[in-house]
Amino acid sequence: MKKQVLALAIAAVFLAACGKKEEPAPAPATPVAAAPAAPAAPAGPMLDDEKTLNIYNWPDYIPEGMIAAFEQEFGIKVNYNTFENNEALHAKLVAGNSGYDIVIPTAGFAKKQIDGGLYQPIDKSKIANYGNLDPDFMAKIAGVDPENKHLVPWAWGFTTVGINKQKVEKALGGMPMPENAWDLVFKPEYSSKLRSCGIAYLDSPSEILPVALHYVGKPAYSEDPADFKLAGEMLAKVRKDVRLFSSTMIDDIASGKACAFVGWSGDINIAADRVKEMGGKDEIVPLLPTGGGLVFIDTMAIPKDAKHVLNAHAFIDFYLRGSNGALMANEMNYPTGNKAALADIKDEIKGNATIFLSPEDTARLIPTGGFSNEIASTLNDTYNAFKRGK
Ligand code: SPD
Repeated sequence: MKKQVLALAIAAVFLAACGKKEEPAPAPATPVAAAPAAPAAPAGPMLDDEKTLNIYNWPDYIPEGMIAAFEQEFGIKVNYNTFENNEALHAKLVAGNSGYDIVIPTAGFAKKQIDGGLYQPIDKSKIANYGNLDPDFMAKIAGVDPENKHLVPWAWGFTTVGINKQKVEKALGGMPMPENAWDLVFKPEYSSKLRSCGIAYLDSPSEILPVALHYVGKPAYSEDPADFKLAGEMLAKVRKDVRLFSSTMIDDIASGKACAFVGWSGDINIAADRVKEMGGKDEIVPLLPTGGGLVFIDTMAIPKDAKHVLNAHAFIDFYLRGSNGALMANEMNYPTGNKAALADIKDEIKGNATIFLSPEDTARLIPTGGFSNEIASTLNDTYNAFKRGK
């Protein structure tokens, strides 16, 4: 907190100095009385007149109490809504006038939104805590957002296969676990056995096709329709074994609707914690990506037509405090790329190899990327045909 106050004070002094440099007082034509002393630099960040902030994020993706803490400190009322996948967010942004001031796209998906002018640049001079971000991590995001102009990291994780260990072992009936975890959900030899306890997939083309393409040996973000045909053929073979397409994966896992699932690392860990809290005996585990886990980096962005841009910057700065990055890791099981958070992250979280990956597992990750608008219809058609079982 002291650090934060210090950082804000330094920023305030810096901004005041910049202001003086940029707007020198013109020399008076006639002698005038001494000017009154300059008003003291404001204690906090600049805010919009209307004390409102509209945020659009994924479900189960913010520590409890974080919004209330921001509202109380800044006197801003936050309207917080959620979307289920990048496609839903994209449709909202493309339609325009979304009413949101901060949205949380996945970096790879945001590329076409940046290219399409849907976001405004971030004013880094208004974010005193920007320096908390790990430069190596920012360099990764710069691959889709050159110079990190529009995207500020929220959290990252990987899409992988998760299992209910006891149920899967039972359903496999002595058959050893595959070396490549994706076999459980993509290879009929395994999926046909897991059908009885239930297989769940995330419900979105941009979640399933990259891992399916990777599984059939093609680039996860291929732009070649022939690759989609191959992935579609592979998916068709396991369609009958997929019990549900889920937009509420944490609940679906925790309530036992599925024993093997394509899900997000942190959410699978949240479901595991929930089962333990409820006194359940089964172990829920995200499997380490031996056959490649798909990295995602979710980011904050300000839509071009946002009405509360100053409030949005104040929230981004607040979120980038080390203490808030630590809360995201400790409570939501997602690291954030905030190096100032590391000191406050619990040892059990730092020691969880599915949250902070070993160098070997990191090397196996499938890098972040995105599909172009040109391949969008092939992507959607392949997914919809699979889902319909056609
Ligand atoms: N609990 C919500 C987690 C959000 C994950 N976003 C994943 C995007 C992957 N494409």
